[in-house]
Amino acid sequence: MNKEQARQRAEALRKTINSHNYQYYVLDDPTIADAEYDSLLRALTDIETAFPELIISTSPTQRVGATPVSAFQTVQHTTPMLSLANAFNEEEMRAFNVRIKDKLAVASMQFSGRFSGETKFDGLAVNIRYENGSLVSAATRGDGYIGEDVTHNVRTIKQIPLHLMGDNIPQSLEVRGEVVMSHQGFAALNKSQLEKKEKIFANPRNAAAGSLRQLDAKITAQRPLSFFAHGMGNYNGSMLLETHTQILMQLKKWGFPVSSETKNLDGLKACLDYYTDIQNRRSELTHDIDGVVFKVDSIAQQKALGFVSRAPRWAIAYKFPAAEEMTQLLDIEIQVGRTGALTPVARLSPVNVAGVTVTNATLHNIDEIKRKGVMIGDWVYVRRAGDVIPEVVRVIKERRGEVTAFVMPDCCPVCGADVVRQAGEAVYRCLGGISCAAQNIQAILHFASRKAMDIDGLGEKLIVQLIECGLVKTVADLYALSHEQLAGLERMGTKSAKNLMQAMENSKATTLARFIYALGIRDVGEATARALAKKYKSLTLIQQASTDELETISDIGPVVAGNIQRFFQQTHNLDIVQRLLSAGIHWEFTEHEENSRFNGLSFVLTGSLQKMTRDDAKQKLISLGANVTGSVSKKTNYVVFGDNVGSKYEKAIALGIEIINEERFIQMIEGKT
Ligand code: I6G
Repeated sequence: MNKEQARQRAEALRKTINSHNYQYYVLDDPTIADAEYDSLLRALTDIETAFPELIISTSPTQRVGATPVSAFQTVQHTTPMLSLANAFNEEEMRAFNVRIKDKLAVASMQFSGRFSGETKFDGLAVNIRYENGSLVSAATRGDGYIGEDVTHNVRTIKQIPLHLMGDNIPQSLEVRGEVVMSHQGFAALNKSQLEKKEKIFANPRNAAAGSLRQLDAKITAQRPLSFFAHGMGNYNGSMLLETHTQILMQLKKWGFPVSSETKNLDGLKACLDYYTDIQNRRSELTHDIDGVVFKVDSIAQQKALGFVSRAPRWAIAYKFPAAEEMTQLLDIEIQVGRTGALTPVARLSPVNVAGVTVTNATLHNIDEIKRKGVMIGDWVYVRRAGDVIPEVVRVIKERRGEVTAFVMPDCCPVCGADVVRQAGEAVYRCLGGISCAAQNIQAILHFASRKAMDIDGLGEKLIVQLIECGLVKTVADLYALSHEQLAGLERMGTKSAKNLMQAMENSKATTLARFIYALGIRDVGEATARALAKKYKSLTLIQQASTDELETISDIGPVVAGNIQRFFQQTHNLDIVQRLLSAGIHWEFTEHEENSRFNGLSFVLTGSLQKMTRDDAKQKLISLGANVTGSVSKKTNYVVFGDNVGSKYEKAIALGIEIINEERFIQMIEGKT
């Protein structure tokens, strides 16, 4: 075989293999025997071995990359991956329907009432990019604007075409959907993990996420991942796709699996019936779902409806109620938080709630315990919804046997200090301050957190280790740690120690606002810390401020002012602050911070910006002295808008507030206008 013959044969084999892949993995309907398929793949591998120059990245032989990556790169989505608004009951569905009708009427359109209904898979959202039909990149949703590059892993999922099938291949295309694991795949994976004495996954979603986020694609390739496409991001092609149904049909033609439960629905009643039908059959489905999604079918109407906040107005996820299970409450223990708040936590007989084994659930506070009538030994219903902490919903009084009442301790179970409940507060607090080990761990964790001193790599386990071996008592001891001390800790290598030392060094250059926030003064959150820094510009002046003066700041009332003053009256706090400053923590006021034309200006950001994330834009504005708020009012000076703006944009126009696009905004912050 000469090279040209080899090229033609390889091309033909790829087409055949791809179409068998589609039959097998997408349609679940293989038309050839496994041995026959293997021999086709072997024939292609032989040609590619003989003529390596003929290998192309979209060849079915190239699903697994050779070398693992060392870390995930971040990727900025060209079109943001938005989230969906939720409905939890019929009333909210009705309101969604009315909103659509009203909004379309404003645009002089009449809503046809046609929706597309789909199941909402519980998996990991990804965006897969194709150029001239070839898969070029794939990224996780991340925060909707920036995700992680998982191209090497997504390529191993056999349901996802490496090259689009069929005709009308667009110049560029982004396919959006969910990477999931079936119940069957999940059971098989956990069985094999158990045999290999490796990590068992709590539910199919965790298994799918853990499998996709592997640095070594060879591991992903062994995991039973599947994919369901539910829409498109950017599309640059010749075909005019006028409805969501047409989009899904076209995605199918290009080789993507789409939920087999997808249906056209006319009117609200059809949507509600669809929800009930799917809910009744939920346990029979091959994959976990947490609700159904309804989308206005007409793309023209979708465009007219636009977006509000970070979600399309034309779609909604109608969620199934949170899963509830029955179990026995074995004990009630107390957890002590950073500010000394005592939270009662129920220790439960392990129970599986919607795929996750629950052993603890929050009881919030003593009033909740009384209101629900919870006693130790009771049988209770436990609820879990998404990532929310499980909670005890109610007691099954009919099953009550021998029980004991819970009594709030009058001293802290961790440090023994007095516990008090201040008037008007639901919580009891330990008065131990940072001499209480529990509060101390949380205080150090808060000090190191991203929005405070941002010490990357200093997590709870390490803090506990540092405290237990006597290296750290307060946050002031952190900066006295040496490389040798860190490297000598269990599970800490030289490299991690070096990275942590560097992270601590980097954290020393900070801002006054971050530093105040990091100190963890009760009720002084990020915004209050910023307001203090802006007004006083000096730590000494804040320390000296009277409560009356402090109260002149708009979000500081007598309670917070008292907390600030008391904090700086305590000698051990002053000592910690002094040691931190002596260790080299510093901040600077630039000219524009003190004398900026942004000082006192109020900004609102809306829509998705292309050159920076909204959070970056917000931080920049704050560093320049501006206020950034979430809603438009008469006091707003500027509304910065990006793509897919929502009601804030409309409100700004209505109130006559100056609106500026991203380009002008960048010129402004760069001082060019
Ligand atoms: O997160 C999602 C899951 C399923 C979606 C979605 C979906 O359709 C079945 N559709 C859209 C438009 C968005 N998120 C933004």
